Amino acid sequence: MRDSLRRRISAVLPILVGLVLCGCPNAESKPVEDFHILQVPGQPDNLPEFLNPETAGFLPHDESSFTQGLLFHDGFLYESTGRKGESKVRKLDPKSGATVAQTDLEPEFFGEGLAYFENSFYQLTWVAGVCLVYDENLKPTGQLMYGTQGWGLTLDPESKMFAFSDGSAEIRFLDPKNFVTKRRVTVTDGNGRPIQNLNELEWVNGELWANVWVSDVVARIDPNTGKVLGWVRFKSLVKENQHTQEDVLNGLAYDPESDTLWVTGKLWKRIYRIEKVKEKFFSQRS
Ligand SMILES: [Ca+2]
Repeated sequence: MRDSLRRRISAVLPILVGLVLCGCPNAESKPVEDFHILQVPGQPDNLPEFLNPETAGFLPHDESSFTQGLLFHDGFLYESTGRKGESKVRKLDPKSGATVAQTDLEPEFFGEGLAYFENSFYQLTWVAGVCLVYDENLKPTGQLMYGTQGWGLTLDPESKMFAFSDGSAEIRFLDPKNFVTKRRVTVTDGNGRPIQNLNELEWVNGELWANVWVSDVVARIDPNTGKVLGWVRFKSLVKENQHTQEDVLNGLAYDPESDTLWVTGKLWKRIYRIEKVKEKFFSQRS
């Protein structure tokens, strides 16, 4: 009987393991058409929607880069990538896409959001609760602890606080020097419902923009109230670039000086450039 039971367990165990693995958000599975794509959260909520904003061109993007954070600083793009053993932080030429500098993470870290403050870069890690700090040359200079999951990070240039996402509907505002939380907002749609899975962040002309994980949606958020002001949908870019549940839209970088936004995704072969951001997205606001 015991041998029989053992055989039954042996037969069932791989199925159970398979089910667990398939439930993992990083598991490769269905083609994109089968789950493509989450509805705009909370629709219909009567908020303005910008569908497929016009791109002005693109850069080549390393298709092995599991992009988790994108940032523009002082004439260059900076990218944080994820996956244990493959994570890195890189400096990219925004004209050619070429890698100018790169630092690999220790294999225990899974890189996430990336932001810049006062001569240092700050890179979140997914579940380690550790923020890795670098100098201007991407040389590691220290670590900060935050003790939760880390997803997205960007700097509010006015308050000099970091906006921080952890996959929930909450955005925390942190002191960049010690990661102490100063305030929190819950992000809600036009019907007052919380928006979960806020991921990569970017500060754009006074608004907080956030990729909503596994969707083609970027939420434009009022950083004071957490209310979504409108949606930007990259439906055609996602359709062109996303082939599995992994290679989702996830990369926003804004340069206020040139009024340019760069957009990419995990494992995408291009980083897209959108020009005249204020005219495109802000001129219709009353
Ligand atoms: Ca960003």
